[in-house]
Amino acid sequence: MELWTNLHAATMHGNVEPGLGASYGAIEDAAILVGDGRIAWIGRAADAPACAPACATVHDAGGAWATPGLIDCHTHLVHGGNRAREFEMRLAGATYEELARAGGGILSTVRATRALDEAGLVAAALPRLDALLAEGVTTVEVKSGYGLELDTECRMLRAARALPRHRAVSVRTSFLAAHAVPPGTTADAYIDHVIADMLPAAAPLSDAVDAFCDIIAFTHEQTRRLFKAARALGLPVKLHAEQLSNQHGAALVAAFGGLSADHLEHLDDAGVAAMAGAGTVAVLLPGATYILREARLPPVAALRAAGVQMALATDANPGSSPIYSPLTVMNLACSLFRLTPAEALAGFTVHAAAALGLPDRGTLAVGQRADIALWRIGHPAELAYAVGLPRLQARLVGGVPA
Ligand code: DI6
Ligand code: FE
Repeated sequence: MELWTNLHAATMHGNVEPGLGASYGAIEDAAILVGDGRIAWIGRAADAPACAPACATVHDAGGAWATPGLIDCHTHLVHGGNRAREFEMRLAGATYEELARAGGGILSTVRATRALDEAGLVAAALPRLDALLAEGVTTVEVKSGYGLELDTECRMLRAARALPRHRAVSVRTSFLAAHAVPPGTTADAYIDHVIADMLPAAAPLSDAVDAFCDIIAFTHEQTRRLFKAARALGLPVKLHAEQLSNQHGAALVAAFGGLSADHLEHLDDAGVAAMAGAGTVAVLLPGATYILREARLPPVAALRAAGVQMALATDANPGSSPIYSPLTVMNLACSLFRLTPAEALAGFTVHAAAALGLPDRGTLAVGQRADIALWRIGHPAELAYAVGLPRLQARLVGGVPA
């Protein structure tokens, strides 16, 4: 057993009152006992199990704050190339939608991704992953979606699942073949092919099925057909919903008991109610809102009032969110979307765990995985407050310093 002492804990446990948002679940002057990769005990240091230190190796955390290891529940970390040139074009006036329609955007990353083998995809992803780990991430979701044909989609998923062989991190994969319509076919024909051929073959490599339901991608009806096939294979669903327009995607994913609806700038009241009813998590991606300079913001006050769990994620991708800093995203969520710093931390911990369907992490509580971030800060609000300051002291993955 390992006993971590001289710390304070933001447990993120037992929070979220409808209308009140999240709280830190803070325990000051705390200790955490870890055994077999799990939290065996957590509480006030004064109440630590009487056997310590005899039964445990004691580690002095130096007055750090412990939080659950951060969970980035929506990323596109695995791909070839970058889109810095498009960034310049957008600044010169082109819109994301215009670039997409002109064969740029997602399709330009598809070309660069198809050109890499699995080792090349892993090598391209590792520096991006390292940036996340340097800010306390212990679980990351990675999507396919830059192959748009079976071989490359599967290669992306295999590359994502290879990452834990190179770094101490948990990975969850989402099959996102319905990300864009590949050239030379129609959306309907492509969805037929995804359902009949690609999904069954990629299912063993996928933890969930995702899609992009919007004006430049797939319709509500096409998405519904895909979701039906995913559920028939036992895979949970999630959706890029209401990003550029309102396609009632959030209500669709809720109707399928989906894990999360992500983006949500154009979410309406009916969508909020559907998500609240189904327990579907709202994944907010302020990095994309910021990079695309979207004027429209997700309806945070309505989500909060309805008690919908709000997760946050980097959406790390080469187009709409080339952002590899969860702490910066926490700041953007507070500054742009008016989340509280406690909600922002909940967004990268307890609510992100819910968005991935992983109840064994995201809080510091007995029985949870000992995935813990230790921070050199005086108060947990500092995490969302400052941008660019290195604050991570250590990352424990399954109780082991990584
Ligand atoms: N919405 C997004 O934010 C990413 N995919 C999507 O459907 C963007 C992906 C990209 O631009 O490469
Ligand atoms: Fe995305």
